[in-house]
Amino acid sequence: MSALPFWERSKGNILVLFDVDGTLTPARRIISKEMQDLLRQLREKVVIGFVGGSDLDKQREQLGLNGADVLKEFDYCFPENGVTAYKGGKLFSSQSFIEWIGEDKYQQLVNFMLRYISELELPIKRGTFIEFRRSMINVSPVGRNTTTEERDAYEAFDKSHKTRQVFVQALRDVFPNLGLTYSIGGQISFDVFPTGWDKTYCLQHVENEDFKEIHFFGDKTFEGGNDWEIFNDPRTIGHAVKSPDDTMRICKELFLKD
Ligand code: M1P
Repeated sequence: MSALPFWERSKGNILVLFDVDGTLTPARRIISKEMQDLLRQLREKVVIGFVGGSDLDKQREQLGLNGADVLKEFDYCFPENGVTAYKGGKLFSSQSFIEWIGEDKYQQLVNFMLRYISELELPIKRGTFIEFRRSMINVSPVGRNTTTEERDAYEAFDKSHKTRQVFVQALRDVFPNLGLTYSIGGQISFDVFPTGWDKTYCLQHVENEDFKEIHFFGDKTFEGGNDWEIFNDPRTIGHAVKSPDDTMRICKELFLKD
């Protein structure tokens, strides 16, 4: 899909950034046709981008409805919180978690996590407990190879048993000096990345691009949620949404009325 240059859009000096899960799509599910159409309409007026914790492959699955190429559907794509960054479909910045932390410290951390998980008792366990990503690691006590029903069940279990919160606290206690942030953003896991590599990381890529306003839409804008920092950042105008329907309603109201 070819897009108008920014300056030919009626509000081309406004950037609208979206979280993915719970904001553009239901958690870990595929974008609706209605949302895809709305984003295409929006893009005729404003500049749009997404910023999500997952890597680009997962965002391609979620946002690439009917074979659409996400790199062409958005002006800015910020997988892994913008630690990997694309503009106009082209990669222009990328950092690496393993280079930042170093092999020795990484192994201390990961060995502790695997020991901890091996001693956890949960209603079910599946596989892929640690996912190594370019800009972070993602840790799931139940394992990432869960079905949709299993992930819903674990999420409900975790709400009352706080397994992720307790795990994160143990990591903070054992590794107080690694400079890491732990973020419980999704249903079955938490992300671990260098402090500062939260969603605000992507703002350095756009703050000098002369946007008059940078809007951010997210569903986890509460303290401890993975949208909290960018939602509260003075460089953005934050919108807390409850669902993709809520996102559509506010976008129509703010950007498509005139
Ligand atoms: O985008 C929110 C989170 O989505 C996934 O979390 P989960 O699998 O636990 O629902 C992960 O990709 C995570 O990294 C991401 O922050």
